[in-house]
Parts: sequence; structure tokens; C-alpha cells
Amino acid sequence: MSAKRALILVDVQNDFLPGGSLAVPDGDRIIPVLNRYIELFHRAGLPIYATRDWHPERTRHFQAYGGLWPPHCVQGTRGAEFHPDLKLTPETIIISKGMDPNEDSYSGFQGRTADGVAFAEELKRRGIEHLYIGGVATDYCVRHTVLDARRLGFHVTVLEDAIRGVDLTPGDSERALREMVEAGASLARFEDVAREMSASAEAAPQ
Ligand code: VGL
Ligand code: ZN
Repeated sequence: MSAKRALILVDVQNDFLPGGSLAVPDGDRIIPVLNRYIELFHRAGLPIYATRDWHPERTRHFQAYGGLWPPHCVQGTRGAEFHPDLKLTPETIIISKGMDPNEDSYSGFQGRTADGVAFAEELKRRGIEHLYIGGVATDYCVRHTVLDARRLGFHVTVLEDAIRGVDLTPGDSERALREMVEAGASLARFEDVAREMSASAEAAPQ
């Protein structure tokens, strides 16, 4: 039997996409691809998670308070909303992170559900073993989420046609991808994932 799968959409929020305060170049190009993954997982009845950066107005994560970044994804602002073109299902579970003003967090595994359940615990409760991860930014939140997932023992497939990086230093995204693969993550594109899922659906006993 194949491992139970879930789709993880990392930080597909207005501030990380063109027009936002910390825009990932061409970040909006991944949205139609993410929508195809959403449909694929939804049809298969598999869980979908959307992480979001969810910062207070003052946090050590922002330049004004000693951090690296301009203000972004401040709780309750338009910049913190998921991109309007992302077709989230009503069942999508939101994982919020970055709420602690003293913490410079990037990984979805530092996040929690609306009920305060830590992400790893939430996945464990549902018996999920294999994560398919896409979103932004390849070199920050996607990278940290993938590396944490591998450390915690999840199988990880990085959706290479549905990620984009910041590249503060040129080559950061390439290096991040290599690091994720070295940590045991696989890379796949939509057709690979669709094929894998239909193969295991046929193999599953009715
Ligand atoms: C992120 C920079 C600052 C991300 C979050 O979601 O990749 N990047 N905060
Ligand atoms: Zn942030």
C-alpha cells in the first residue's frame, strides 16, 4: 500500500507575489499549476494544507526591528491573504506561522492549525506520511519546510513546476533545491504526480 499523501501549499500570499511587498519574481506563474495540483488531490479525496506567514506588526523578522525583511504578511492585511487566483477548497486546512514577535521562523513546521495543533502533530493524527510541497519561496519557506519534513521522517516530493524563489543572492534557489534532494526529497512535475496517483489508485483494493 502506498503512503498516505497530502498536498502542502507554502505561503501563496499576496505579499509574496507580484505587487506585494516581498514579491517573488514571476511568483504568480505557479498559481495555475498549483490549481491543477489542488484539483488532483481534491478529486482523490486527499487532504490539502495551506501555510501562511502571519506576522504581528512588530516582529524581529522585520528590518525596522533588526530583521532581514520589509514588512509583509501582517495579520489581517490584504498582503497576508492568499492570492485571489488560488482556488483553495473549503476543506483546505490553514497552518499559520510567524506569530511570535521574537522568532524569525520560516518552516511550516513552526506553524499551527486554527485550533493550535502543531503542524507535525496534525499530520501524524491523520496518518499522513508523504508530503507534496509547492509554493514560495523556494529558498526560504519551501526549503525550511522540506528540510524539517525530512528530519521528521516524512517522504517528500518537491513540486518543481510549482515553486519560485527570491534569490537574494543569485543561485540561492538552485542551491536550495540541491540541498533538499541531498536531504532525501524527490523532485516531480505535474504529469509525474498524476501518473503516480493513478497507478496507486488502480493498485488499491476496492
Ligand atoms: C518567507 C521571507 C520572509 C517565505 C517568509 O515565505 O519564504 N520569506 N518570510
Ligand atoms: Zn515572513
